[in-house]
Amino acid sequence: MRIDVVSIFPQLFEPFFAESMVGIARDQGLAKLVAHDLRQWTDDRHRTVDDAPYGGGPGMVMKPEPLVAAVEALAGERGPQRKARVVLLTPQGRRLDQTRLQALAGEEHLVLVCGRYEGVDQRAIELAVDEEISIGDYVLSGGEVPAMVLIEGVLRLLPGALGNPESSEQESFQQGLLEGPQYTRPARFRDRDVPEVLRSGDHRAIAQWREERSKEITRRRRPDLLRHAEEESS
Ligand code: JAH
Repeated sequence: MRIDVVSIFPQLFEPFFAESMVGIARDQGLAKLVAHDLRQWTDDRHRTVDDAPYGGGPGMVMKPEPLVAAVEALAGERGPQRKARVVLLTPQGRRLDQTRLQALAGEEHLVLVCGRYEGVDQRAIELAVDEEISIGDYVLSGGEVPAMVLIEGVLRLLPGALGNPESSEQESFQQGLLEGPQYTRPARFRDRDVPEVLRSGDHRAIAQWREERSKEITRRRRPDLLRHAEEESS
């Protein structure tokens, strides 16, 4: 898979691309990752990427020309012949979830456009963007961190990536539920013991205990997830 990112802060992506699971995926050749400076596609002396909003109001809007030029250089024109999927990270987008990540992980080429300022000129969205995605209902200063969230979520789904185990019965069951509590050594820490069942060696009992804890924490904290999980398994 290839992922191009368009941003006015492309340097933000360099350490993210180089380290941890993303860096390993890149080193393994699972993904080619490139962050591009939007200002490359400006032609004025000041490399302007924003301008005042028509109709007045606070803040600035991203100009359409550099954005459309960048996307068309990386992905070609919008339409059926385009091979890449162009995603704008924006609070106006559809909410990212694991199902959407799975679909994106099946793409050959993603172009991720990071908005900044108060928003993006609507004509640039209509002309160049295939899909708008939000990572959640909170205010950020731009789409860069959401793009990193999307990249990490997609890369770990690629076959051979770290954190992509063969789906065991255990994991396929846990799909869509929260994980219960986890423990490692020591067996006793500050007078608190690891639950006896986890040290019992009784694998059936352990699996049952984990299933119960998983359902319990999901019911208490995310009952919305439990409803989805029930629909999946019925
Ligand atoms: C903020 C452009 N869903 C999180 C999210 C995504 C993008 C932005 N904010 C929040 C954003 C300013 C300008 C995009």
